Amino acid sequence: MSTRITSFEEYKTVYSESVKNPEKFWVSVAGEYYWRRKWDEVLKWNFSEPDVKWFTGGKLNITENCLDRHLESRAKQTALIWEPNNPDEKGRTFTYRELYHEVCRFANMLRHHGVKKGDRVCIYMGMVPELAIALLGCARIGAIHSVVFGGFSFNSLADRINDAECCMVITADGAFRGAKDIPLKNVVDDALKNCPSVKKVIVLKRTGSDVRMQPGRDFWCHEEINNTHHDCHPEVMDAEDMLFILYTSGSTGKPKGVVHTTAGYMVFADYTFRNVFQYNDGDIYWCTADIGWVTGHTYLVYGPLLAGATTLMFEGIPTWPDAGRFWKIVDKYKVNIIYTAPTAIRSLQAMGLEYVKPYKLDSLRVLGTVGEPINEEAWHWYNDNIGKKRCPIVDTWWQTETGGILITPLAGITPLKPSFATLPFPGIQPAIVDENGKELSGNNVEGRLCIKFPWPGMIRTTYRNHARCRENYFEQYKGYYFTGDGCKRDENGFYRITGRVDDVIKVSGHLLGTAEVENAINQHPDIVESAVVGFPHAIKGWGIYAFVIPERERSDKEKLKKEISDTVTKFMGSIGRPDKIQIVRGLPKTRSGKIMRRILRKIAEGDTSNLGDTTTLLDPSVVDEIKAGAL
Ligand code: 7RM
Repeated sequence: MSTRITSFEEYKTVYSESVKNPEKFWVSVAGEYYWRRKWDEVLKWNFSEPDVKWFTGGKLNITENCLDRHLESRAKQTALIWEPNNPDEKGRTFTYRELYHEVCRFANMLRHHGVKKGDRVCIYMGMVPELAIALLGCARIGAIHSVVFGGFSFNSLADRINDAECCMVITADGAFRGAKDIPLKNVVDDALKNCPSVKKVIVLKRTGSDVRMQPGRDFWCHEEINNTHHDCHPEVMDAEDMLFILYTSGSTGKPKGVVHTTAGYMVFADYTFRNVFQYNDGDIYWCTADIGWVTGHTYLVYGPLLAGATTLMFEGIPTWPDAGRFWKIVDKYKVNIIYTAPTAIRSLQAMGLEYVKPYKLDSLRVLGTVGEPINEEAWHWYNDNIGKKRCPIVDTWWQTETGGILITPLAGITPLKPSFATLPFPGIQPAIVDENGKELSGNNVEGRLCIKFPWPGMIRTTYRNHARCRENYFEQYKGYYFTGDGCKRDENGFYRITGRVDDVIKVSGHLLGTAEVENAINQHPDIVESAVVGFPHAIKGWGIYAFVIPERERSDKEKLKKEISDTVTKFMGSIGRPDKIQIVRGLPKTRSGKIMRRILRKIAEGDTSNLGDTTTLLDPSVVDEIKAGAL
């Protein structure tokens, strides 16, 4: 059993060995899985193509490692606990044996509907156990899952389905989230008007709301799964066969389909999970992320199940029925490890301690955060009031593209520093570069964060567009994977991630492309042009500020703003809804027609004293107008 790191000294040794001989290091980790065939070659790589392959020649199925492998020793152990949105509804639990059978039945249903190895299946659901089962069911038969977050609306969904040419959509009639009932199937119906590749839709009954079922295309999950067998022969996959696609926002309007492959992702998900959280047998582990995001993929489903852990899944939101819900769940299930987002912490902090006080929280041993930088105030609030100063906080930095955690403390093992993600995980070789791509050596430096050596969980390509992968991540700084993040290394070599340096913003921990929001705003028939930038937001981290140019002067400005907001919600989803909309007559453009976002960002931040060089502007007077009307 390749083990867990158990002391800071050991971390230092393991880290330095992992850098000296990465292949030997990752082989020592990969040895313990269930391989149908072991690999011929550990690593082949170049970052110029990029071409990265781990464990070539190896054959396996990830679900055999998540499920079958545990049946001997953990058949009766709880694998998955599900807490529904409504605290009065009964939860559900699945032992490893039960989960194994559910996954097999689901997989057989997919096969029965013609889904084959290599087919893409879109999953668009709320946080119900069947969502996790659907992922694993796809992986069981070698189908590539592409989960789309249930908060996205029809156009975002259609874009993602079309890009991956999915043959099937797995969805539900609706999803409960707090006081809301989200009509998922209706959104799917809207999306599918423009998705010719989709032949079948499997619909889970969850909310009981009225849906339209199209004969020959739409099938109720409970009817289809009824007579399926509870064992299912797993498809034997090559190490580098695709496991999933997950779309993430980029600087251009269209999201990128980040591709992860089987073996490397598996090894990385499991090994990071065990070490970062220091999971002990019997622990109850809760990742609050939605499976629609990469955190849910790696640290709610795959990582914990690979490790034989008990993973908790929550359907609802932190503030419903009240802001004590998280802590109520912690006490109810005696959660030992909780992994959540700074934005959730800040929103609960703002609600006041009376929502925390009724709960004991004495089961907690490790706290984690992910998704954005955690400010010191939130860090201390989490540490003092949730962890009661006895639980290490692991501030884990990573990305959809990295597959798993790259820079992080190991809980209780390596030192902490509030607002720092601290040290690289074994096998990870970060580099900070300046604008010209020169690596800044030594400590006390600040620049852009790159990674200079491959790790097993890294992105392999962007789906059906390898050039985009190269341009996005590997071309800007030759020989490096570029993260898009700014970063500092302090006097002790600890890393602090300072935030994005491109046109994407993290809104409540969700990555959003400003161009994506602009596209949605421009769907409003009266809007000629728009420009979206981020502004610092006390709870969300970043808020969305939209400057919009209407076709004609409208006296009912508030009504127009409301319409724009509704357009964005309907077209892309409420996560893109602007916090502020400023109606303007023009945008600051250079003579070549490029919007000077730098100026808009400053205005959105409320810092208009020094807008920098504006001499290249076509019409500098628009800036004064925008400044005067700033919100
Ligand atoms: C896991 C996830 C990736 C971006 C990344 C950063 C930001 C994530 C942290 C963080 C500071 C952290 N995937 N980010 N974790 N920034 N400290 N601990 O969030 O693809 O959705 O976003 O998130 O900017 O590049 S993601």
